[in-house]
Amino acid sequence: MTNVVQIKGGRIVTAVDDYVADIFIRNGRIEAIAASDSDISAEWVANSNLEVIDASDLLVMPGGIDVHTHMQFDLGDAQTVDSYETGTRSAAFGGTTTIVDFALQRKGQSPKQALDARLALAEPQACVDFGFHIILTDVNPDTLAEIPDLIDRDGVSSFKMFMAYPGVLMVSDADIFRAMRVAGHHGGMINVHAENGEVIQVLIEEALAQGNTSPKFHGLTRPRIMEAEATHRAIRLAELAEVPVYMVHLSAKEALDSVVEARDRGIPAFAETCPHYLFLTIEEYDRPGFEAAKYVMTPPLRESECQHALWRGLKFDDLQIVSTDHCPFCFNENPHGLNKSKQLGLGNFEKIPNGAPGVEFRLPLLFDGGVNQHRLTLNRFVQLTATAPAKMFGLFPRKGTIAVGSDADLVLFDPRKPHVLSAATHHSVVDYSLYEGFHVLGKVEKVFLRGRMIVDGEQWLGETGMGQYQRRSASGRIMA
Ligand code: DUC
Ligand code: ZN
Ligand code: ZN
Repeated sequence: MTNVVQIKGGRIVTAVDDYVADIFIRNGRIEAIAASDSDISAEWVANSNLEVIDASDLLVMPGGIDVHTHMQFDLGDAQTVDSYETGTRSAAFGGTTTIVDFALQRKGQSPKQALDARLALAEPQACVDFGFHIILTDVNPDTLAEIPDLIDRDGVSSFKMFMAYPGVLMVSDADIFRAMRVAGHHGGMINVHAENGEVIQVLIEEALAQGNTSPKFHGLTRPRIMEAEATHRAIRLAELAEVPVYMVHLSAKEALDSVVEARDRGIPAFAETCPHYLFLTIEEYDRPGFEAAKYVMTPPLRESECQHALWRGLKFDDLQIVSTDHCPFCFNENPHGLNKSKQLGLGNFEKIPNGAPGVEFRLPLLFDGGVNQHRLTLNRFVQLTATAPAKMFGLFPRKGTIAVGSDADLVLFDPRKPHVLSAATHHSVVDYSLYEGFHVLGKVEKVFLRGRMIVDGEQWLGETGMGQYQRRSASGRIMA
């Protein structure tokens, strides 16, 4: 007799469906979906070791897919504080069952070496399924020659490139164009960090020379129109290369305008935004003392008019995905050390590690601020958090939907349960939350990864290392 899980009587919501039925899971996959009183139920009960999970009054949605996280990631002198183990467990408690994290190619290193090193680190630790984008920093003929195999053999079909951080991560327009052509013509896609790094560097140096060293100046030296300028430039490069392009962590209204303009002309330009740009504004940088350092991420928080534009963009598909850019550094030096802490930038905002945590709160925040506030339909919520990420980055239909044959990655979500977001109860090891004290309605109750219940309320039932590496197919191709 085989083991079968029956998720009974839940309201199944995908990007397009909304109905009450039972889901039958065998060998980690969805084997059948049937009305609760159908004959098939009786047949399965008779022929299997059946575990029945009552999902009545709960939403049953595809496991979340967060395509922008940085676990155990070196950013200059700093390292993010979540390991693959703690970061992916935190993701699971937030209803995310797959992440796409980053492998950073260092100067002199090949992208494949960068990927292998990350795989060796992540594989024994991952608590949810995972893939990688590779960050390209050293574009030379050997790097370019590796890209087709990385896509076809290793399942890495997306590559991040930086237009910011000159002398560190920034690459030239010429290198972006070269990589776009090679990747794009082999089913890959370039993800762009779009800010004009050189101009921003002038502003940073001016601010520091005038003694303006506090975190507030992080925001003031990274203007919206310099994000817009780079967004436009990246899209034009992709247009010339005739390949799709994806803008990461889009924050500024003016950058969104560039994406909309290109999409209106039929250019395959895509973009994500992140919860912090939807729920927080530039006013956080007015917090007293060094407290504002908690909000130092790149791009910085923007004015409320950008928030309105972003919500509108999510509704009308100008923006396709919400991901977290989970890049956690502690506020305090202890107990994890100075190099995992915002305190590195005490006295000089340029040295504050850029990044903020959030992998656990994407679903409850977007559900509450989006669905409960009538900015998004429930189907659109699923599209933004699971289906579109899966389609954009080559994981669909294995992931990102509830269908016969798909992995049984499921979130059972109570839409009526209130709770308070807090660092005291989240599962990341980072010592603060951007959303401390936010009251939200809607809570992740149970999470299944390939048919195994890994989260049940506050209980962790999964295993370290159970997350599997996902070889992805083409990126940026299917978006309907
Ligand atoms: N970009 C990211 O995507 N994450 C952290 C820092 C950055 O600049
Ligand atoms: Zn970035
Ligand atoms: Zn990032």
